[in-house]
This record gives sequence, C-alpha cells and structure tokens, in this order.
Amino acid sequence: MKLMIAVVQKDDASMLSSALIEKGFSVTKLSTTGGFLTTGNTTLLIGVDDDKVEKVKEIIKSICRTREQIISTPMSYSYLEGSGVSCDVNVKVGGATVFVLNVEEFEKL
Ligand code: 2BA
Repeated sequence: MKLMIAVVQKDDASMLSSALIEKGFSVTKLSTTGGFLTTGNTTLLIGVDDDKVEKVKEIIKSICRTREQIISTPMSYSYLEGSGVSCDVNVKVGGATVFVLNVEEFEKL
C-alpha cells in the first residue's frame, strides 16, 4: 500500500476530492499553507493499493491546472530599502506536488 500526499491549489481541491471519491478512493483533506507564497493551499492524503497509484496520478493531472501568481518582493537596493518600492514577480504554481510513500501498516481500529 502507498500513501499519496498531494499538495494542490485551493481552487482545484474540491473538484479533485469529488473525482477521487467518485472513483472509490478514500481522501483526507487538510488546509495547508505554502511556505514560499504563504497563501492557502490544500493537501490531500490518499491511501491506495500499489496498483492504483498511476490511476490517482492520472486523475490529479486531469484536474489540477498550473496557474501564475504574482508576488511582490521588496527591492533589495540599499537606496530603495524602506521606500516601499517593490517589484512584481510571476511565479508558476501547481498543478500538483505529489509524494508517494510506502505504508508499513494500515489498520482501522
Ligand atoms: P509554496 O511553497 O507557496 O510555493 C508556491 C510556488 O512558488 C511553487 O509552486 C514554486 O513555483 C515557487 N517556489 C517555491 N519555493 C521556491 C523557492 N525557494 N524559490 C523560487 N520559487 C519557489 P509549486 O512547486 O507548484 O509548489 C506548490 C506548493 O506545493 C508549495 O507552495 C508547497 O506548499 C508545496 N510543495 C512544493 N514542493 C514541496 C516540497 N519539496 N516539500 C513540501 N511541500 C512542497
């Protein structure tokens, strides 16, 4: 068995969890925050049999889109420091960041 951890954008999370549940997978949804952008995202925990990992990846790929987000960073030149002048940077986020871990034991007690 594997535990899939999928970090997805909030806008894709509901559709993705519905699609997974519809196909018979069990999903736990966590509200999380990206360390870099410090904006909310969603992390799904999906426990699956080994032979279902690729199927889950396919579903994730079909739903999670890459989006561009603009972040404002303060200018680093010393003469601009503290002036409030900032620079907008485009960052590509998503579709999904997926980790696949081996599960040593799975029990419902
Ligand atoms: P964030 O940490 O908020 O990152 C959002 C996006 O910012 C990333 O998109 C990436 O394009 C960019 N980014 C992140 N760290 C960066 C850095 N040090 N320098 C330059 N750009 C950077 P994604 O790669 O699609 O990641 C989306 C979210 O997935 C991340 O949100 C984070 O919550 C999670 N994630 C991604 N890689 C991870 C990892 N190796 N471990 C744990 N969580 C991860």
